[in-house]
Amino acid sequence: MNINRRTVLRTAAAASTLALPLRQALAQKNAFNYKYANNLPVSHPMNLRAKEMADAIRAETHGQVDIQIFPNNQLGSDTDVLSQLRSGGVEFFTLSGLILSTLVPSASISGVGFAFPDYASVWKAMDGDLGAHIRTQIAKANIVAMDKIWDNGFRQITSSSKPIASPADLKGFKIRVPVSPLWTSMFKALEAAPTSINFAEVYSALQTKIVDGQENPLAIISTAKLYEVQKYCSMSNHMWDGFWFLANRRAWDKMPADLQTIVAKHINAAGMRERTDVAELNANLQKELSAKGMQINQPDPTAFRDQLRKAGFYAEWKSKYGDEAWALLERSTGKLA
Ligand code: X2X
Repeated sequence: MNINRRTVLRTAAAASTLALPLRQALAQKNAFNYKYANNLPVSHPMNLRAKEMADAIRAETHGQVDIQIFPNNQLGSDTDVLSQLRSGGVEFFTLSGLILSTLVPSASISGVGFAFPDYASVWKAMDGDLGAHIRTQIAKANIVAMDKIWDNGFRQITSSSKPIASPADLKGFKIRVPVSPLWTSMFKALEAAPTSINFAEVYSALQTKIVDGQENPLAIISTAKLYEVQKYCSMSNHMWDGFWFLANRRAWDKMPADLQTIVAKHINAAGMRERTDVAELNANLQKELSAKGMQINQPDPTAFRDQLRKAGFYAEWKSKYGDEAWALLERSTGKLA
């Protein structure tokens, strides 16, 4: 090696060791100081995984993207925060597809009653053609949806007054449902008396007996301490629910492509871990909730599904979503209507 070449190499090495810190120093710290809002307690896997996600994004972008998490409806109820997401007051938000359907009607199709028999069929649909179809509709509303939907889980009915063992027990039953036409329609078809209430007000609505019951996955019944104000839990598994990880379009487009790639990668990876955590919790929480005093029963879903069919629930929603979307759903669930 001659002296010239060695000098060149040494200079190059010095420059490359300088390059990274220099780039970091030049990169504007907190250039993208973004807010992420959600409706769940800090102890729910959604918030545990979101914290890891925000840390990983901050590290890999050298502080250029700094996502601050606002859990537990701190920035408002779901309906409020959806407006804030659209106006740009909030940059990121996780929202149930069913509530999002107030803006993007087809986004509730994943919540059709007794559609998915298990998680395998859920992820086949939501990571496949049905999920892609829904994300296209969300994009038309000028909102960005990340590829991987986060899990909420299969939902169970709780009550302060009685176990729900058969459809007859739901007759006139005062039940809180989230703000979504599909939820109201489904519990009306089951002849219950549903009231739309944002999650932010659910605990107090149950405590003050504005409603007798509600329905949510066990992970929420546990982390939101709904067992303190509910006595019975019926494992109805009546629908699956998930949270789309949404971004304000302008805030998203403001980030250069390389930052978008890093942010999307970490959000989707965190979502995959959250799915594992939630499925595990939902499978294992029955014992813990019984120990806390809840009485848990296992109703037969067949009678509920038959009642929905008899009431024309599936036919009505098939005509609302259209044959194409319905066919995408049935590809994973089997024939529904
Ligand atoms: O509002 C609910 O019940 C919740 C927390 O499950 C949703 O976000 C749909």
